Amino acid sequence: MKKDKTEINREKVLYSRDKINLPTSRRSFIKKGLWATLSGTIGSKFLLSPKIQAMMTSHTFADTPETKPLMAKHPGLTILNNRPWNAETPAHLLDDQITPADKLFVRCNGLVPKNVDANNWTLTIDGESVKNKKILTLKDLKSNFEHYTYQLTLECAGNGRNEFNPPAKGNQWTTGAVGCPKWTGVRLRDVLEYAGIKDDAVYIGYHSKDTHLSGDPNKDPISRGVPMSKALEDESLIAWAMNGEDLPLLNGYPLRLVFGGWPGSTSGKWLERIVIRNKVHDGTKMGGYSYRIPRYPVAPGTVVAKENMRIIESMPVKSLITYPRSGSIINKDEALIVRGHAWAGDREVASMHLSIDFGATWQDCALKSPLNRFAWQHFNIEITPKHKGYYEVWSRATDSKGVMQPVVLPGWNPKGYLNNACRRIALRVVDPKITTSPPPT
Ligand SMILES: Nc1nc2c(c(=O)[nH]1)N[C@H]1C(S)=C(S)[C@@H](COP(=O)(O)O)O[C@H]1N2
Ligand SMILES: [Mo]
Repeated sequence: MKKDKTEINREKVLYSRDKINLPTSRRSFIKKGLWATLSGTIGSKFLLSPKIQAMMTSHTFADTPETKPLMAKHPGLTILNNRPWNAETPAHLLDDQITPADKLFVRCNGLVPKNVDANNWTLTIDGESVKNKKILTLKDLKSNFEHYTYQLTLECAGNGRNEFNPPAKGNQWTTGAVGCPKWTGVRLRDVLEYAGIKDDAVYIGYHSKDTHLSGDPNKDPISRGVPMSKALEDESLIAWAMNGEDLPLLNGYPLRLVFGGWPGSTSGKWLERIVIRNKVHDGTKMGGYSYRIPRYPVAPGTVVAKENMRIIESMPVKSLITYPRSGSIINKDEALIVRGHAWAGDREVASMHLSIDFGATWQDCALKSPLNRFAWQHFNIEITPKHKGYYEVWSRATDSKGVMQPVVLPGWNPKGYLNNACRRIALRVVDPKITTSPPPT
């Protein structure tokens, strides 16, 4: 297929502006034809060789002796940082309806605890608003309380931060700081009620075993929480298992909180202590600009006073296209199934639409009900591109209150949270009947 210069330039401009993975040229398609055939399914071919994919998903620092064994348990993730450890999942690896443990993103604020001993692990329940302080072993938790399993969406509030302009400091997450495994544990509510909740309780906070980057044992890397109303929901868990197995060490082994639909930062990992508070929890990263957004919309780059910031609660409506992979080459006039997931914090996703003409028209997708509250929902739709050339597929979810994903980046905020703009992938559509020589480079 011939690609003229203007087309190539347009793609380059789009790429730098919009940061989506573009199809590579026909030339590399021909060179790497074998890889394309190897990975081709449902009429869709992908262009990158395993070697190039490996280059894209690993950095040299990923191979340090300290991180190698940890990273080996999460193959395919894109490593953003290893001190602290942060890695996201490429969209096409999130295709499973239930996210496998090794495909869940990893977000650490401090250093992963060493020598975790699950047999001697304890969880303390105390704080101003507890009636009776309790210390429970992992065994106590497992044998004295009813077990529940829910599929719960975990998304970092900073997912999508890489698109903010002016840029926001912090991990430059693209689309992969989200996942939806099944979690097993006990209800936080059952444990709080066992200890007794005083009438003045308003919030819970967590304390964990990970270490502050400074190494100072008196500092928490992070200590956040949720209001009592969220803490007491049926689906709010103290979990020890993901998809029926022990939690991976990087995801909080042996015990963590999980609050589906709320900023991932509320789901404390390596959980050692829960405090029932008579005021909004004031632990590390509860104040200032951490996990907080302006109370009113601000112009990009505005310096916002801390008192004008508020805590992020439920996450906004969002979707992710997981198949085909952005950059795929597909045939003209051939039906292609596009699929992915959509979620809406505390709400349900009511409808899901897709556009293949830059938002001019939208098609209604098939959308499944969630497995339970706070689980993501799957969508799919068949598209048949009628022309050869460059296509983008945009996905837009609408929640149960009629709130939609914005087409462009939503309100700028100092730390780059809550980017729930429509997801977009790029496709190259070719005419299989025409074979031309590659363009000159
Ligand atoms: N103890 C502890 N809990 C934590 C964190 C952390 O650094 N330490 N990171 C939080 C953040 S910001 C997110 S987004 C989620 C990520 O969970 P995951 O690493 O299992 O994907 O864990 C949260 N819980
Ligand atoms: Mo996060």
